[in-house]
Amino acid sequence: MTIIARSGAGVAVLALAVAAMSAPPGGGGGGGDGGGNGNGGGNAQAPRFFVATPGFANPRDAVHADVLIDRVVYPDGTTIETDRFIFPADVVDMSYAGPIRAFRTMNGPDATVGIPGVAYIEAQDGVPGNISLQDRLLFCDRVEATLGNVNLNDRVHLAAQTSYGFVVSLGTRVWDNSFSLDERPELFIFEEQGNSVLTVQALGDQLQPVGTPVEIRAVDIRSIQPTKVWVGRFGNNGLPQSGTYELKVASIDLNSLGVTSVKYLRITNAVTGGGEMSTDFKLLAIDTSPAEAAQTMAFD
Ligand SMILES: [Ca+2]
Ligand SMILES: [Ca+2]
Ligand SMILES: [Ca+2]
Ligand SMILES: [Ca+2]
Repeated sequence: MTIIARSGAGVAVLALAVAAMSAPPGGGGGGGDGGGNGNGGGNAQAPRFFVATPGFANPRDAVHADVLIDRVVYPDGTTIETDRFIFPADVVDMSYAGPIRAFRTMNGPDATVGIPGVAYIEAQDGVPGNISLQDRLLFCDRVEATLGNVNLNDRVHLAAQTSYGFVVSLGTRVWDNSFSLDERPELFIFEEQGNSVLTVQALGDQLQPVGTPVEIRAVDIRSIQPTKVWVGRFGNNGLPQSGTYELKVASIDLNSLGVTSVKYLRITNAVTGGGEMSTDFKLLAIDTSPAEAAQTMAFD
């Protein structure tokens, strides 16, 4: 099975290892059917995500509060609980040159996991008119806090068609369970509506590029199984926008990144072929290796 197609620029376009095996085309498209994921019975090989919405019997009522990843279940039934979730533990090298009032973290005003509300890069230093070095440094901390928890309402959002980039250091090194493409992806990129672009590049210990950058595109980002997940969006004043919005996921086996393990990743919304750049995302990693503890000791 051909999973990765290399473009002339040497960039791998993620043809999605696991979900592509199973999800039919057209599973997204923004048609909220509310009646399951519309994927019929063909998705047995995609990881499943189970989400908790404490205090809300209807998950759609939690979109201004907590929408929490509870566990991930791989196709073979292996269940990964939150104690094995690996999040970005440090964020550095923040770049952004777009307009103010556009690049932000956001979370539900009623959230109890993560910092509630909206935070803009330019406002971090107390002077909201421009983006200073201090703004970028402090926004690294804010992004780290946003990406460092299980609340899917707590995301990094760009409300503009321009570029940003930063480097995340995962809490621990993540290893691939198999040196071929397999059904236990290690990286999960959640994207609101699944319509935006992102590039993920593995980095070595000196933060040098290694492996192959992967462009994640709308086609790679699929409805979450076994049931769709709904999140909120928040205006520039931090108040919730009306409605609920589907959060989708791209599941990435480390083979797609051309590495067998990774601790550092560059995330940018720049891609070679263009696309919808107002990316709104969250990142989760799982070490799928059977002997991760020994490997971590050997290599850290
Ligand atoms: Ca500022
Ligand atoms: Ca693999
Ligand atoms: Ca794997
Ligand atoms: Ca989006």
